[in-house]
Amino acid sequence: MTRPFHKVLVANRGEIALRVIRACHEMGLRTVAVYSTVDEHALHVRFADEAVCIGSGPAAASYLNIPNIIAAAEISGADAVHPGYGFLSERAEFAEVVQQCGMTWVGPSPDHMRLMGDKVKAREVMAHAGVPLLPGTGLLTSADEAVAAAREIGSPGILKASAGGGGRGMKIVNNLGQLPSVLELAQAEARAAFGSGDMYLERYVRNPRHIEVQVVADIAGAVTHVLERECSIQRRHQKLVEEAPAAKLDPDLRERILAAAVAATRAIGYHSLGTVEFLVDGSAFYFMEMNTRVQVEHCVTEMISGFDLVQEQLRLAAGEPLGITQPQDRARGHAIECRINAENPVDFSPAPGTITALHFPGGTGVRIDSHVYQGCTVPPYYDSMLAKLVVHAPTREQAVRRMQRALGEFVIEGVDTNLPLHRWLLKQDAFVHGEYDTHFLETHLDAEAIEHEAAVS
Ligand code: MV4
Repeated sequence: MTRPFHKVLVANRGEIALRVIRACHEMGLRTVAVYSTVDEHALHVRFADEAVCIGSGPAAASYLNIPNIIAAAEISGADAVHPGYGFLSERAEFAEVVQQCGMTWVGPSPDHMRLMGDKVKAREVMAHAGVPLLPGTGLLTSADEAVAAAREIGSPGILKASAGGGGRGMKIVNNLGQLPSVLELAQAEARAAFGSGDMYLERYVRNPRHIEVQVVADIAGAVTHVLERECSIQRRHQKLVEEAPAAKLDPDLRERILAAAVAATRAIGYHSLGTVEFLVDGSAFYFMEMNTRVQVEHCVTEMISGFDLVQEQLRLAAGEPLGITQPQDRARGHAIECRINAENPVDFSPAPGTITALHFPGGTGVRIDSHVYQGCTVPPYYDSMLAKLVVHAPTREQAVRRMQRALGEFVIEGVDTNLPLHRWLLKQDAFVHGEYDTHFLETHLDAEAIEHEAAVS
């Protein structure tokens, strides 16, 4: 099959750069890595067919440097760009430059990226599509307006930056009196962080679960979901454990969530891979945001569906029709992913350094996506994720046992990691029984538990 592109520049580093390179090579596509000076010896540089240095260690000088990345693409003759996740993956203006330079953007249209990046507009289009939303406002234009709206919506409320997302730029408002001052502070912070102080208000849900739906859409308008994932185990808006399917979800509620995600995707005429995130509160669910990139946790969906989502993303970018059909009939078993980070196990601060000893778990139903090797250095400039440990088994109970077993085999020396946290978590009754929400770590985790785990393992 002839494709509109043959050589893909991977505008990323770490495990996701390897993930994309692997997908490309299996499809017969050539690959170009880009790297910063501190990543000279990184695996994505070695695994790609070619590699171009794009600047120094700080991300702003390299992995976020659009002119340098475009120059690397031109020099190497790349005719497509895959952004991975993070870095430039949700920057519509980057996608636009890629397209203006005559290359294929492996993602949705820049217009869809912009629309979903604007959370107020996203809420508007989802309301029109009949997707359930929390009671909330449009763009807030004054403190008086915010107070009047808050009266309607009820307390507590949550102020969110329209240009935020992923938990950034949010403030809980417990009483109306606080609202004007909190709004002013939130606007100033949002302006500094995102270049826009635009805010909106929503009713705050106290103990939500985070359930998201993988969607895929082709350019002819065919849309399907690829089941859901649960990502409620997170800390400071960083997901730590994800699973597919959701731990415990009423079958009828699950059908309604999957249908809402497909409706949302169809309503905006979306094309590519995407994720529709929902907050689940008991038997109610609400649209949160739509991510327009491949996500870290896509692997759990791959394990239960058998599909290669990155290959699908590349095929969709080439204008090919959906290759994924009837995911619900193909779904098998249960998958869990633990994100293994280089970080202080107690205060979660990043812990860069050199990995002096490394052993990956293996055996039946175990997948590791990782860019680290024994002797490699973990630079201080980027995300601290070292590896994703993913297990697959016929039932959730077996997947939990498999993850416990695999975590026990994992050895990383030279840098602190959150392995003790994962070992502790996988033994907690609430997790084992699938009874947890987004506040689980906040309320259950303490330094003593982790120190004990680190001492016994
Ligand atoms: C909320 C919420 C409660 N009520 N919105 C955080 C990430 C972003 N996608 C939305 N987030 C939240 N929005 C309302 N109206 C609670 C969260 C939230 C959360 C959501 C998903 C996963 C983890 C979370 C942790 C804290 C707060």
